[in-house]
Amino acid sequence: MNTTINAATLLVKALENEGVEAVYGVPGEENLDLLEALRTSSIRLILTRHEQGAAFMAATYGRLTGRPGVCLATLGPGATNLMTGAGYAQLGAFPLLMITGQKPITTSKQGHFQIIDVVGMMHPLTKFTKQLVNVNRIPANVREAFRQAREERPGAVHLELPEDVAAEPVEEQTAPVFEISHAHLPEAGTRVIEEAAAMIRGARYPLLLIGAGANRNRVCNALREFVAASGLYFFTTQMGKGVVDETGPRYLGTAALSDNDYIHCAIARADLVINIGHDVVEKPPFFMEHGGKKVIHVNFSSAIVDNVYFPQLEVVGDIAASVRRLTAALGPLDRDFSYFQRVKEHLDAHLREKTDDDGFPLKPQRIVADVRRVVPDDGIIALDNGVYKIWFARNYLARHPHTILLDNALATMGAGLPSTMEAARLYPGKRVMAVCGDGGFLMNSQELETAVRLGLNLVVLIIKDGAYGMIRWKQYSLGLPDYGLEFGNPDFALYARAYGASGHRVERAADFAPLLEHCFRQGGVHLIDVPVDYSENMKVLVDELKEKVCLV
Ligand SMILES: Cc1ncc(C[n+]2csc(CCOP(=O)(O)OP(=O)(O)O)c2C)c(N)n1
Repeated sequence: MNTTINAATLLVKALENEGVEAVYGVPGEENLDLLEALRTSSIRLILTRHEQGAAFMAATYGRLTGRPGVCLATLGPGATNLMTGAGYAQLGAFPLLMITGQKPITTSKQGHFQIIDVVGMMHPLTKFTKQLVNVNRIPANVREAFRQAREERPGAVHLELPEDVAAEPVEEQTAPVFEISHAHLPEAGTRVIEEAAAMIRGARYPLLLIGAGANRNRVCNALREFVAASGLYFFTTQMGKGVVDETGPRYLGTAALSDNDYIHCAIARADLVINIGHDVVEKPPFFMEHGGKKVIHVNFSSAIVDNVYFPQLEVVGDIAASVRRLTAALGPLDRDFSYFQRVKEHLDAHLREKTDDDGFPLKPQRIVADVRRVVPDDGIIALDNGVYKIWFARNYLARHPHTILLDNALATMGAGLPSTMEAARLYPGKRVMAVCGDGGFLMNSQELETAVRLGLNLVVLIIKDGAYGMIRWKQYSLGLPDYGLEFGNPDFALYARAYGASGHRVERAADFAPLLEHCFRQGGVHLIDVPVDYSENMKVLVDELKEKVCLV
């Protein structure tokens, strides 16, 4: 028997077929058929208070699960509000599908009201963007969108469903959904693995770099075995944190700064960097120079050459397979790594500094240390963007992948709270917290209402300095006068309470960790306002490091 459904229902059936559990968004009248189709489906609609919140949540679902997250917006203003999320997913390599509405494409009595070229706008920020016009092709278009969003390098895709197309009838039997194919990634050839092993054997100070592309569940185990078997020392980019246990004996730091940190002493000494999964979307962890150290690029795809990145050998193919085969080809390395060991001792001593400092406002080192004390190894902290991100990247030692979510690709402000909400939604049993500045938090703070409505358990930490601190620090580093970056703040504790969340303010350093513990134990949505002493940025991140250590 033939069943007649409409195109919106067919689209939702295709989403169900892909295993979609939730769609995040702010619908408009152009999405009403889709909304109705969602109502009667197995997919949950998660309403947010801004399309950015929806896109960040969906992209974080993609980041944490490897499966595309789906968000929904109307045409025009709804679609433009998704764009920061599109850039976030595309640069960050988080699989994301955005669905937007559009006015009818055949006849419409509304002139050009709210109509902009959304598909055209999406072009530079997505891997695939398409207006759905032929109802019978919807299952194929959806399958293709998911395939591209997920395929290495993952990213953002977009489908536009015009109002009249959404309402069009279709016989369900004539437009079946597609079985999901499983693609196996190509593997690097034997010759290049042998070449890479020979280069590593030939190097005196080989050093391993773990970047964002290595932060895939499949790659982590292979990398751990590689580090253990080879004895190589490693450092990470911000988005490679936690792939290999950073409390282990071979961790030399996270390159949160591009130069002048402890790790750069080790990099300066290295004659070869084996770069697993780094690509140029992240701020350079170090700068390559002509005639300088050599680099082996191990990634899913070949290197995008840049003035600061032009590797000599490229091992292209599934990273997990490349690393496993490299482990076997290399065996244990017999090297004198005592220089790296000494850098590590200096780094470890530095990371212990001021972690118990009782000063108020709190030192950034104390804040990071207290968070680390209260958040267990499998807890998740998600950071917005501000200068505290550098402190957390350097000082917070992660032991498992995806336990510190940093965005070092688009590095947008405003994603910290929504990404935390998605982590809390996915893992209700874990301790999950957002780390935000007083600038970035207010860019999407309205999502506190969503968090309370969803009944999430999470803590939002506001690191308060009354300024756009990151920019102020850069201004200072450039020798410019302190100008134009200070602002006022609401009473954050009261602000949280207005949303039905719990609001707290720290007034002594000693109170912070117990308060954080209390918030996690109590459950629900908590906000903690912590005043910070950013004079530490000027001292530690600018002046001291290199001279102190590199001569060891
Ligand atoms: C959407 C967006 N706007 C501007 C910037 C540039 N930017 C980077 S960090 C920063 C300041 C962040 O201030 P805050 O959230 O208070 O954190 P702080 O640096 O003070 O710790 C700015 C303006 C950005 N990354 N994203």
